[in-house]
Amino acid sequence: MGYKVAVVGATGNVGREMLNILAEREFPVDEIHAVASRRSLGTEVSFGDRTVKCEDLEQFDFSKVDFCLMSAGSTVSKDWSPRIGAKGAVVIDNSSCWRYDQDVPLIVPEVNADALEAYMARPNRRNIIANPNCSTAQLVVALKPLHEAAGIKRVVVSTYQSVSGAGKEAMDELWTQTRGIFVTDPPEAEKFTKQIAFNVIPHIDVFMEDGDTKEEWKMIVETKKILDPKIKLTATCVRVPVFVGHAEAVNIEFERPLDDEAAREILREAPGLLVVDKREDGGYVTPVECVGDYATFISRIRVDPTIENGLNLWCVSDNLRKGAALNSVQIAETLINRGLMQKAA
Ligand code: 11C
Repeated sequence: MGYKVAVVGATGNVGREMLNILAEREFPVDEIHAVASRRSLGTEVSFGDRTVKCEDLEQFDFSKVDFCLMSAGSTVSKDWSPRIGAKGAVVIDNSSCWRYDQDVPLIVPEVNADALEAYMARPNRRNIIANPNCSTAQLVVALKPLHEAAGIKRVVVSTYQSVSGAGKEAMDELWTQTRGIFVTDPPEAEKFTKQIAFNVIPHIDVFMEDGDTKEEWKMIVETKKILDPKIKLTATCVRVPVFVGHAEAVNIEFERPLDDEAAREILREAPGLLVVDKREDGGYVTPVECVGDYATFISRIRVDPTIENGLNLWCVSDNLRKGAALNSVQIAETLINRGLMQKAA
């Protein structure tokens, strides 16, 4: 006997990956439902070697599912997640809507799966579990084992984020601009604020009062919530003309000494990570190589001699997978494996 699962936002970049990953990992599915807004009613999406027709969010009976994997954006989630949770389904939400709510756990299973146990034991829970921002998810998987080993004081991170993080239209804009520059006139920037083809843009999400962008703010606040509120973090988030895969250059200052050799061994043993760090031409991972993979890849591990107990590394992952769909499925798997799920009637 398996579980009844609904994927809401099933036609989006992340929704489609959720369906792919549920099938790939042979998640114990008894029933799968692809749910989307009315305009996608009847649209077919893939689930393994089957196709599934989208059902209308407004008409769907969520009392018949155990899990609802949500990737429909904050506005939809704000309205629907509490209603779905109240019907007994566990909602795993990929939007930023609930992440900062102190009554909602924000989970990366390799880092803070134990928070699920406490949450699921609460009688008055809303049945909503939040999935972090993609740039935070891969970062905290890398930081966690290093924090355990030497205590992280401060992190300085610069991101190189692919356009798929901004949705399908953003991917189309990179494609049409790139082609347009060579073949016809380049089209105007629409989804992005400046030309993204052959360019980089130091701006993701809206500006905050202090000059950080919301993407940068999310990395700070989410790292504290998932890993340790004492960690100081500063970020510069940059959009680059890559379709899928976020990369991050990470500088870490530790409480205690940790050299590059020790860090490399710790990272090799840690869950969710793959170290590729050969210190030779091509001996590191780039975004195009991580597409479709589950791992967060770590390369370029080296001591930063300009500060006491400093380390640099390069971290790359598929933002639609570990940064979104895979992490959501892993949360569902963790709930099952720890015996925390009750099945719908
Ligand atoms: C991007 N990180 O690359 C964003 C996408 O809060 O879930 C995910 C936004 C979020 O544009």
